[in-house]
Amino acid sequence: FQTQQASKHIAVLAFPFGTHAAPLLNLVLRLSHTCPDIVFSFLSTQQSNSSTFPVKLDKVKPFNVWDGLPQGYKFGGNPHEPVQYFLKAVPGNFTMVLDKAVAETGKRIDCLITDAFYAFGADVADELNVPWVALWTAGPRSLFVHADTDFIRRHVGINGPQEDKSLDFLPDFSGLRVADLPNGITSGDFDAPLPALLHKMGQALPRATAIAANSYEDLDNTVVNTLKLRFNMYLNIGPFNLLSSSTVDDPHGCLDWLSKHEPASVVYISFGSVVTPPPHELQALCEALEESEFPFLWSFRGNPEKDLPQGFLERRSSKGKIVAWAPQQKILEHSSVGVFVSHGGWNSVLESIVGGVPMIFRPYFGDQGLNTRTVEGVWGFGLGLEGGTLTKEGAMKALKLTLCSEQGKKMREKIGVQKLLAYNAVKPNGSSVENFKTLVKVVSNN
Ligand code: U2F
Repeated sequence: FQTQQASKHIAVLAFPFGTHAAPLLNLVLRLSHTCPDIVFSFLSTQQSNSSTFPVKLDKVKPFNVWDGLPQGYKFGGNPHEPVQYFLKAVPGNFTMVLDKAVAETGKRIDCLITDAFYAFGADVADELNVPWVALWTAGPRSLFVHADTDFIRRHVGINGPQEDKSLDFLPDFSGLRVADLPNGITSGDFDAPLPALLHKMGQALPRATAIAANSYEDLDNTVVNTLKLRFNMYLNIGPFNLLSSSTVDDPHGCLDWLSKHEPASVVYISFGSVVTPPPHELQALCEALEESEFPFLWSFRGNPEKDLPQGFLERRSSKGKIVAWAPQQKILEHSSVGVFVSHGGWNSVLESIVGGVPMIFRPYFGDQGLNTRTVEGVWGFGLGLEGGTLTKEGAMKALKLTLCSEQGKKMREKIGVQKLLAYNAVKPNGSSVENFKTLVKVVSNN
C-alpha cells in the first residue's frame, strides 16, 4: 500500500450485501486509474472484502469492519437477517476503522465516498469537513421514489386501500401504480431496518456533494432530469458493466454450451445474488420449462438435486444446463440467448439492456417490483408474470410471448435501441464519460 507520495486520501464505505460492494469497488478502481496519486481506504466486512477484492492493489487498501453478528451466529436461510444485524452496528463500526485508516496511511481523509444507503455519510463528511459522494447502485426511478417518499405519502396516504391508484402525479410514472412502489414507502413496516434506512437516505442525499449512479442519461430521462433538480449534483456514470474489464471465468462451459444453440432461442434464468424462489415456484418454473421444451441455462442459488422437483434434472439434462454461478454479462451478450428470466435486480436489468435481451420478471423485494413495472409499462422491453409470481401457465405464456411472437420481436427491437444508447454513453465524449470527468474533479478537489 503506497502512501508516501499520495496527494489525497479517500475513504470509501461499502454496503456489504447483494451487488453493492462490487460496483463501488469498480468505481474506486476507475477513479484510482484516473488519479494515480490518490490512495483509497475501502471499508467493508471481511466476508465482503474477501469476495470483492480481486488481488492486492497498490493504491486501494481494504479495511475490515465488524459485521454486527452475535458470537456464534449461524445463518438460518433468511438473507435479511445478517443485513439487520449489520445495520445495528453502523456507523460505529465504520468510524472506528476510519481512525485506523488515517493512522495507517498517515493521511487525513480528504473525501468520503459511501454507498448511497448510508445517510450517516452526511454527518461523517460534515465532521471531517470533506465532500460526501454517494454511489447509488440501483436505477434512477427507485432513487427518485426514496427521495420523494414524504411527498408520495402526503399524496396517497399510508397503509390505505390505494394499491391501484395511479402514480401519474409523478414525472413519467403514469404507467405505474402505488402497488409497484417498494415496500415501506406507502405501506408495509415503515420501521423495519431497510425501509427506515431508505427513508433516511432520501432525506439525507440532498446534502451530498455529488451522487453518482450506475445508469446513463438516456435511460429514464425525465426521471433523471427531475433528480438533477433534487440534488446538488446527480451524475450517471454507467452502465458499469460496459466500463469494467473483468476476465471471463466460465468453469462450467456455459458459453460453449450456448454456442450449440440457435440464435435467440435459449432461456437464461437467474434470480440474482440473494434470492432462491420458494419450492412451489421452482416447481412451477420447472414444469413450464419441461412442457414448453425451450432450451435453458439456469444459474441456480441452492442445491438443484435437493431443491428441484424429483426427476427434473434427469429428464431435462439434454435441453437444459444448471450451474451454481455463470458469467452472466457474457451470457446476455451471446446471440443464442432469447430471454432472461430474472428477479429484476438493477445490475441484471442493465446487463440485459447491454445484451439486447428482453426480460421476464419475478420480483421479490426492494426496487425489483418497480424495475419490473418500469421495463414493462414504460420502456416496453420485458414482462412481469401474470399475478406477479411464478406459475406454470404464467411462465409458459410469458416464455412463448417473448420467444415466439411478434410482440416478443418488438421487445427485442426496443431493447436494441436502448443497447445503442448505452454504448453511446460510454464512448469518448459520451455522457457517462463526461459525467465521470466531473466526478473526478469533485473527489480530487480540482
Ligand atoms: C441487489 O441485487 P442482486 O445482487 O440480487 O441482483 P443484481 O442487481 O441483478 O446483480 C446480480 C449481479 O450478479 C451477477 C450479475 C449481476 O451483475 O451479472 N451474476 C453473475 O455474474 N453470475 C450469476 O450466476 C448470477 C449473477 C438487490 F437485490 C436488487 O434489488 C438491487 O437492484 C441491486 C442493486 O442495488 O442489488
